[in-house]
Order: sequence, then C-alpha cells, then structure tokens
Amino acid sequence: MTHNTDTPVTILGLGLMGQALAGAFLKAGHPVTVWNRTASKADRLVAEGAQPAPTVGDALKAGALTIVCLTDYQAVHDVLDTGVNLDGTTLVNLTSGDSAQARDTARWAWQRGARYLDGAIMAIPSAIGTAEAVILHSGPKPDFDAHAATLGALGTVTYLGEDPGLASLYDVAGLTMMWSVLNAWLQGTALLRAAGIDAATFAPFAAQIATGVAGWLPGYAEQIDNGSFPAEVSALETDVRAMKHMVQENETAGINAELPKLIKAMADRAIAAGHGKEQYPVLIEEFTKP
Ligand code: FVH
Repeated sequence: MTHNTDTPVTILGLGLMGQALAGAFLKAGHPVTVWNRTASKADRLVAEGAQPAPTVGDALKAGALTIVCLTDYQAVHDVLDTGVNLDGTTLVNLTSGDSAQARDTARWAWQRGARYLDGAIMAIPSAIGTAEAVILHSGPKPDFDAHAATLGALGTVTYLGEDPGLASLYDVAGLTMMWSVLNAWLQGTALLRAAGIDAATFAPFAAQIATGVAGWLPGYAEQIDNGSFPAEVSALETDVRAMKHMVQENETAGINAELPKLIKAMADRAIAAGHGKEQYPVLIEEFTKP
C-alpha cells in the first residue's frame, strides 16, 4: 500500500496521546492541523510545523481525515455535537470507551454525513509512531482501506471488522488480560515480599510463568471453541488441591487473600457443577454466567 504523505490530517484533542499522534503524523511528513480546548497545548506542535486551528469548524475544513482523541465519548460529543459541518469528513475516533458508545457515536456521525471509524490505542504515547504501538480499528471496510496507509504512520494498524464497536470490545478484553496478569504478579510479589524476597528477584520467574501460560492459549482456545475439555495435562480437581495451598499460604503470610480465594471459589463451583475431571478452560462456563 502506498503511503501518500501529502494527505492532510486534522487532530482534535492534544492531551498526552493527541500530542503523540500529531507528532507522529508530522514526523511522517503529513500536513497536520491541530485543535485543542486549551490552545496552549498546541504550541510545541506548531513550533514543529503543525497548523493551529482557531475553532473545531476550521480544523475540520483543513482536510478530509480527522483523528479524535479526547478524554471520553462525552468530550467527543461536547466537541463535535456543536453544529459543525461533518459532511464528507472521515472521523477516526481513538478515544477510549465501550462498544455501545462506539456504535452510538458511529450512528450519530453517519446521520450527519460523516464517515466514521472507531479505534482503540493499545500503547503509551512514547510508543506512537513505532511498530510497537498496536492500534485497533473497526467500521466500514472501504473507509478503513481509504486511510489505512496514513493511519499506519501511528503504528501497527489492525482492522477488526465492520461493526464499529469491535475495537472497543477488543480493547476492554485486552485491558482485562493486562490488569488480571498484573494483579496475579502483584499477589505473588506480596507473598514473596512477606518472606523477605524482593520484587526484582521474583520478576524474571514471574515473566517465565506468564510466557509459559501464554503458550497454552491456542490449545485451550480450541477446547473452548469445541466445547470439549478432556484433561490432557491436569484435571480441575487436581488443580483445586494446589489452589487450597495457594489460599492457605497467602493467609498464613498475613496478606490479602481475596484473589486466591476468588480463583479457588470459581474452580469449586465448576467442580460442584460436575466438571472436576475436565481441564481448566471448562471454567469458561463460570465466566460466561451473568
Ligand atoms: N495516555 C495513554 O497512555 C492512553 C493509552 C491508551 C488510550 N488512551 C486514551 O486516549 C484518550 C486521550 O488520552 P490522553 O492521555 O491524551 O488524555 P489527557 O492527557 O487527559 O487529554 C485529554 C484531552 O481531552 C480534552 N478534553 C477533555 N474533555 C473535553 C471537553 N469536554 N471538551 C473539549 N476537550 C476536552 C482535553 O482538553 P484540555 O483539557 O487540554 O483542554 C485533552 O485534549 C483517552 O480516551 C484515553 O483513555 C490514552
């Protein structure tokens, strides 16, 4: 795909992330127009070659592609639901939110004659403009295809599908993974610290465990998708015996044992439902219940 760096890009929102996005487009050679509620946040970018727009309406007129990156969807509506002309504009909304907000905002934009792609940034500002920055998009495929090369200046761009809610849905699933892994690591760290072992000593071992578990995911996903959980490695009733030690050890150390108890309680429920001889991913049933 050819990357036409003549394509003008407008950025609405110059918080930490918006500034990084504008900086990456400038670095890639695009003409960049910027607008922010607090105008002074544009100063550094203007010094680097960005064009400041006095109003949102002026910013939208600068080109056909507008990236929106604000605190939340309420801010998006505060900025765009102000009678500005959206006809013919392609909005790429990289503001974090949930999938319902993304779908509602897509409908709202379409009713006003705009094209709309939603997006989720799975990266920190300093990674923007590098391949490490994963950016998810969803919405009409022709609109994504029209701008994929330009959006590629921000990082590794992934298209998920036509439903504009998909990017937010994946974002939330990813955040669930991230915080769960971090919480598990913090629990292990607290346990070892209670025994005088510092966090840095545990970190490499913890990383090894996380990498090992990541390797199980394709096989476990296959079991979930087939709805069949033969205990090829270990049965849930075997796992739960180790979970008992996990709860006991944390309680004896006098530290918070809420997470170990939750882990065991979910496995106990699955066993009570008759799944003791099956493999761990059978717990998907517990996670699927309301
Ligand atoms: N920063 C990060 O690492 C994360 C990575 C993952 C995705 N997020 C999401 O990106 C959105 C913006 O985040 P941010 O880090 O840029 O946030 P702030 O630095 O706090 O900037 C917020 C901007 O939003 C403007 N704003 C807020 N409310 C309004 C409003 N009602 N009207 C107009 N503008 C508004 C704010 O303007 P100002 O305070 O400078 O005048 C900033 O431009 C976010 O969804 C993250 O979850 C970033």
